[in-house]
Amino acid sequence: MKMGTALIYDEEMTKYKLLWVDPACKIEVPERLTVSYDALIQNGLTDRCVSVPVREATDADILQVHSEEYLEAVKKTPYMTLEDLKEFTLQYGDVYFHPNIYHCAKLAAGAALQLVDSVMTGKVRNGMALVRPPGHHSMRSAANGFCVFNNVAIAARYAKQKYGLKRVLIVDWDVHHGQGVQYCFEDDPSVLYFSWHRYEHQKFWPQLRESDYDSVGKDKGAGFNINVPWNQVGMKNSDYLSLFCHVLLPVAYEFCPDLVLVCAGFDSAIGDPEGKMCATPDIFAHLTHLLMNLAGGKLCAVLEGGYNLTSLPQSVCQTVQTLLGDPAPRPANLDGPCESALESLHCVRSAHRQYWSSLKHAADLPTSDISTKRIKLAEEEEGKSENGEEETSEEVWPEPLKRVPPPIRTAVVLPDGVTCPDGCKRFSSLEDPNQESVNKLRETLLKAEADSVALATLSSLIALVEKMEKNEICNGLALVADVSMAMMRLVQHAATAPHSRLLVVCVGDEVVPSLDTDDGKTLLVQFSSKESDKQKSKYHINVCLKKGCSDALGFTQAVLSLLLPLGYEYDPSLVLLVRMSDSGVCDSAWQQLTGLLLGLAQGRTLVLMQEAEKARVGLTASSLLGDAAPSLGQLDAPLPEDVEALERLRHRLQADWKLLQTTAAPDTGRGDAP
Ligand code: Q9C
Ligand code: ZN
Repeated sequence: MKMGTALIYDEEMTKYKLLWVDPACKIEVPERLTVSYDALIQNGLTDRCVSVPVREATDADILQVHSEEYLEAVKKTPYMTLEDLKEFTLQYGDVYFHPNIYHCAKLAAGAALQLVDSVMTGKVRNGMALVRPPGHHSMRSAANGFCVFNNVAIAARYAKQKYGLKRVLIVDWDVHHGQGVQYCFEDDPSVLYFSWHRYEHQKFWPQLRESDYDSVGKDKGAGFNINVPWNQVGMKNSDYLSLFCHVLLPVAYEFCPDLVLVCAGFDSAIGDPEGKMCATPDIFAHLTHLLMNLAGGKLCAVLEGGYNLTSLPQSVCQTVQTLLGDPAPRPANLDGPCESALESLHCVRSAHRQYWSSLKHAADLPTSDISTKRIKLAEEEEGKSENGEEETSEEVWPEPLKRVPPPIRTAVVLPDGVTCPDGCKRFSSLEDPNQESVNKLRETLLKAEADSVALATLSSLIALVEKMEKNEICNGLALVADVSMAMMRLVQHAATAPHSRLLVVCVGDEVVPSLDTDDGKTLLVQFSSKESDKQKSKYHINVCLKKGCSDALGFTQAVLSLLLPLGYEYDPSLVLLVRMSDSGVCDSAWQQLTGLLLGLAQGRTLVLMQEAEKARVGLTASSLLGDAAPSLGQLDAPLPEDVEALERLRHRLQADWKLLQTTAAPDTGRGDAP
């Protein structure tokens, strides 16, 4: 299955620049593109992508979003004198014109359209377009914020029209609010727009009232515009991931898009002079990964902002390498969201709970709107000296490590007679008899095992895990006679390794033998339909769903808003995914789970399944190989009891796991209930 990744770039788009002095615009330089493209070359990524040529967007394409008057006005700019250009520029905010910018703007929009075509025709699975000028601030009849035409908005209209798409998701992770995109689709329920942005209670550019969390969309489009205002600078990886797990992903899975477009601005990364945030470039590997199983993997990322010429290329490389399917690095220092991010999260969830079943049990707004917003604004206004720029110390961060994928992606341990799926390597410890440690373990751990077939399987599993730890094999899949026993043995084995942290995810009702997890070397999360009587510890969590795992949306929501945050905060070195014979999970939900878990532990996941489930080997292997999971389809809301039970469990666990928090400090909303 696994199709390629398109990369769209044309040097022509570096051929315009600011021709006069304007402090607001001096950061938007041609080097933004050249350093990004050079970094892709340096990391060997351009060679691995399918290079797709740009084209000029046509008048008809542009007129899908912009007015005729505006297009005609921009068309005249190539013939203007410097003085005329300056004057023309003056009618707009924070943007500049140049004799060649109209040409580049047509190429930038056309690049987005070429990307949509490449993905929608199946030439590639996903892709990225490196473009200038950016697009998300430009409006129907106005240039704004370095943007001339709204590349992504044009692409969304085009995709809907040309390919008959019913639903398009736009994720805007640029640090500015793409107000142009919001205005374009605000009353349109077929385009879901999500944007987070530096806001500081409306003090940050473009200082719009309508960038706040309570602009949720209009008329039929109510609920389809999601704004996350960042009211402080310095947001970190935890803050971004928290928003994905508790707002964007639950809503996106419920929305079920046919295509995902990303306004991929990297001014939300550390070191950016505009954003002043502290998320590291590797976070974009995770943001990308988390979106890659929506819409059957159809994802188009289009460059927006990003002005630090070190963090921009690093972030671009993280994004493209993830689109190519390489496992993401282990995310650093996820110490939980900050108070201000929690307040934003709280407000957004509450503003949207009437529109999305996954947010139905979100807590009420924190006390009153006035106390949280306007009063704070006034206080800060008082406390601060108004004379401009605070001293800025240069941010430093380590260069992301090279991501070297293991030579073997997926190894399988299968009984004789079960064929090895395409693209996988059949694995047996017998082929590798010199493994001293395995032999030792055989003696110590396995001597009790009478059955020689079971013994061979177990020693293969242990050998496989060791190869995963040594980065020789990325992930694996095994069919075993007794999943519980195999799981126990692997947990015991992991406990002997010094730095091992094992996340065990069990799917199904089978009773899990109680494991000694108190040392924190193992985190066990079980999804089942059976309420468990025993009091579980911080490291042994039972997620009980009425319909078990058979309610695909309910189950997936539990994965997104419970398992993922737990997994990210725990930061395992290995994931063991155990599918019990009575799991009841449907294929697409199972593949979603498998795909999403690959974001943890550098993709080191070992899947254990019962022998009788050999019919599931092919699709599980496909997920481990990095194919996108099929989408769940548009489903009915999960059982209200399940959503509520999940919310209660999350609430109970949030004292121990900060990434499970969804409200700012005193939680008195109705999510607090029973
Ligand atoms: N210091 C994009 O990132 N300047 N545009 C704000 C406040 C406008 C950003 C000045 C920034 C526009 C695509
Ligand atoms: Zn920006």
